[in-house]
Amino acid sequence: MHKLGETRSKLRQDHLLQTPDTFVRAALPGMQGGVGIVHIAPAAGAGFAQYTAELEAGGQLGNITAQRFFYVLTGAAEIVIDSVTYSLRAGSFAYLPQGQAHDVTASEAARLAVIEKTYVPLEGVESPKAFVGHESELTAMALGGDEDLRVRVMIPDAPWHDFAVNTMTYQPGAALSMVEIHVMEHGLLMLEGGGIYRLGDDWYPVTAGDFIWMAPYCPQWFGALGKVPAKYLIYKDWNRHPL
Ligand code: UGY
Ligand code: MN
Repeated sequence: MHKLGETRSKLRQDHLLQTPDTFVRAALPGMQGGVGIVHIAPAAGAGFAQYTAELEAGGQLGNITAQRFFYVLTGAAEIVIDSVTYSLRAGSFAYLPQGQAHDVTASEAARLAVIEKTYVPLEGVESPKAFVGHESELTAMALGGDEDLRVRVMIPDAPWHDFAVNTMTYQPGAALSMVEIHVMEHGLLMLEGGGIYRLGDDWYPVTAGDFIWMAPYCPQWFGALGKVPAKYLIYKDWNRHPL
């Protein structure tokens, strides 16, 4: 399809749909034995950066001064934080506060969903600390009482955190109960299944592998289609005053 100059990807003022046929791979500073697909960055108006890191066995993510969160999509990796080594597999995640030294090395070929954001401190509130976890340890909460729409919260909802990352799983036919319009922006990676995403005044068929950015106030709604659940990883800025 792309050979004829066609794609499902779309860039609008308040949203981006980026489908895998338009992904561009490039080396990122500090990364060794791997490449990054930068999905969204301040260059497009976002307040954070999100990319997929594709690492060969032995590849390294490198360090960064901003906060970092990553989720292992496929493969396996190790992270060393303060001389302690943690093994990571698909579904594992890690949060590193701003300035926290760490080493991430792929133990086999691995793909990581990486989110980075400059920290916004809150007066009188302590700084966040590093942690590592796995999605299977988290409770899948029903959103607004809908048993068919489950949310897993990977970053605790505490005032010292200025962003949230959740997974949301929709049974076939489940949908958001409303069109949301909110001040927070989103970075979203479709992990499984698919459906229809409303962004602004457009409705898009979306499927596993697609990335979406929603600017603040971008009207948004999703309904899952097909015979398997739809699941996505979603970032939002959180816990800070809008002024
Ligand atoms: O957390 C959220 O704002 C989420 N419900 N938004 C979304 O799924 N587009
Ligand atoms: Mn939302």
